[in-house]
Order: sequence, then structure tokens, then C-alpha cells
Amino acid sequence: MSDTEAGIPCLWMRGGTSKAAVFLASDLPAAAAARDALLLRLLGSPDPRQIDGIGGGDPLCSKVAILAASSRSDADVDYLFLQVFVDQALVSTAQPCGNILAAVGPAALERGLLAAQEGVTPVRIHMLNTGEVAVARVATPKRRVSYQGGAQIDGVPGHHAPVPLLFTGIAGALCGAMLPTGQEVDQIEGLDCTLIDNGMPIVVMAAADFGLTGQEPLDLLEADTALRARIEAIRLQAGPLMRLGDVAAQSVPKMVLVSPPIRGGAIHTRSLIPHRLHAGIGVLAAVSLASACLLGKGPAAALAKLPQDGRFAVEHPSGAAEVFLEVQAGKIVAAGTLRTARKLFEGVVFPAPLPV
Ligand code: NQM
Repeated sequence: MSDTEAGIPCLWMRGGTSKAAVFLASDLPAAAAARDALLLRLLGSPDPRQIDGIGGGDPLCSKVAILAASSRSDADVDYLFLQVFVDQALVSTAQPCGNILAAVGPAALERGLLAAQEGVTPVRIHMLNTGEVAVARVATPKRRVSYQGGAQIDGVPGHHAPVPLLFTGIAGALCGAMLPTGQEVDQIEGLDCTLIDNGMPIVVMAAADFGLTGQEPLDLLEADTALRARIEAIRLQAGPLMRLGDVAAQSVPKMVLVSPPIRGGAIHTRSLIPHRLHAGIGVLAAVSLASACLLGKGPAAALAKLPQDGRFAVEHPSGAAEVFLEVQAGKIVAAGTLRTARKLFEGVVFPAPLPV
């Protein structure tokens, strides 16, 4: 039977403010090229609407997580994140995803990759994209995953079980150093930019330097082709400076426009991931940005209102993402955030047929 007829076991999960198809590694081809070709057929790419697949026509709903029992003794689960491009035939493992990370603990328990404990189960997740281990705490009353609870995150309606995430050792996750150029501020195209990676490579720029308030509606920014071309020109130069090489076909670095906080938070944002505007902000992008706020100088440091308790409310178009940074002797030693996740659908997914 062809894969088109047999289908592939799949969990469709919301993790934070994103959605992903979650697979067991053992259900997919081991070779990257065959796996990626299959994922394009499953998600329906390339096509702006992904009409012949399960992707949502938006980068935040065109994601994949591949799970396996961990190869490391200090972790329970191996998690590979894949960004399936919507309108290009591209699948990238070159970035992690902190939102989908929130779905990994529940999904791993659902698929029996580890046993649930009574009450709450800590799941140690080896993030294959960067090599670090994150810990998610999953609600497991009566040793079963529960998605019910009182936690609320901006960008998601309703209340769900909390999934706290804890990160350590993420500085320079993809760039090798938190400040890959060794500087807090670099000039690109005449603008002050902070190039930083504390879990996610981002380029921080002041919205005001583009003649923006930073509060513009997303559709207005998305329609501004001149603005997006200017930001992309900066991104293409930032890639090699951040030791990421040619980033033309990569989904990193993310581009973050910052402005003063307007709702009592630490800083206000608009982020590009990297060609579409994010409806909120990525989890690890928010961690990197909060870290930029703590620098001595740069667009984020200049505009941020620093919290006294290490809890940064990173304001974004649909509310705020709260990020906790633990600093010891001037060094960020851990980061945390609260997300929620939900199982949306469990079943078998069928790839688009191959051309005859
Ligand atoms: O930064 C979107 C998301 C993300 C990534 C993206 C993320 C993170 O919000 O950790 O979660 O940056 O493409 O899902």
C-alpha cells in the first residue's frame, strides 16, 4: 500500500500560540530528504493556502515535531522541530520552537514515550535543533495527561492546564555565543541593531528608526513592501555576522522591532518570523529579547522598563508573553515561561499523492 493510502499516525497539537503535526520518528522515513518531501505533501506546501494538506496557510500553523525516546541519559524525549515553509518547498530544522516545545511533554506522554507520574510529570526534553535539554511540567492527575486548568496565555482563548517550561544553557544555542559579533550593538544599513541569541537568534531594531511607532497593525506592516525589503536586507547581512551563514532560505534570524512598553510591561514588539508578522512573539525569541533588555546598550536596553523581579512582560500584538530570567553574578543562568498546550486531533494523516 502507498503512504497516500496507508496514512501516518499523527497528533495535531496546539503548543502555546502555534500548531504542529506531531509524529513519532519511527513512523517517518529516517533519511532527511525523504522525510522532508513527505512532510511537504502532508502539510500541503508549497501553496499559500496549503489547501491540499493540514497546514494552516500561516507559518505558525505549518510546524512539525518529531519525537522519540531520548538518546541521552539526562533526557526523556528527543524533540526535533521542523518549520515547513508555506509557499516554498522548504523544510528547515535550523531553528528551535519554544511554543511547540509546550506540546512535546503532553504528546510524549500520550504516545507512551515515558510514564506519567501522579499529579505532575516533569518531562526532560532534548531539543535536537540546538542540543539543550528543557524541562516541561505536565499536569497528569490520575497519571493521565490533562489539558484542563486555569492558566491563560495571551493569543489563545480560554483557560488550560499550565505547562511551565524551564531552559538552561541556551546562550548561543545556534550562533555559538549569546552576542555572536562580540558587541552589544552593530550597525547594519546605518541602523543600530543588537544581534543576540539566547535560545533563538534575533535582530533587535528600534521601530522609531524605521519611522514607526511600533504599535502599527500587523496587516499594515505586512502590506508595506518597502519596509519588509529593508528589514530583509538587514537580515541577510546579519546572518553571516551571527555565524549563521547565508540565511536567504532560513527562518532565522527573526527580526524584532521594539518600542517603549504601553501596557505596563518591559518592552513592546512587532516581530517578523522572518517574512510574515508574528501574531504574538516566539517563546525563545522573547527570551532572547528579554536578555537584550539587560544589556548595557542597544535598542532594547534603551527602551526597556526593567522589572524588579526578573519577570519580563514582553508586549506583542495580542497581549504579552511573560519570560522569567534568573541572573547570577551578572550572567543569565536560566530562563522560564508559562505556556499551555492542547491535543486537537489524534489519528492518521494522508499525504497528497505523488504525480503519476
Ligand atoms: O521563538 C515562531 C512560535 C515561533 C517560534 C517562529 C517560537 C520561539 O511562536 O521559541 O516559539 O519564530 O517562527 O511558534
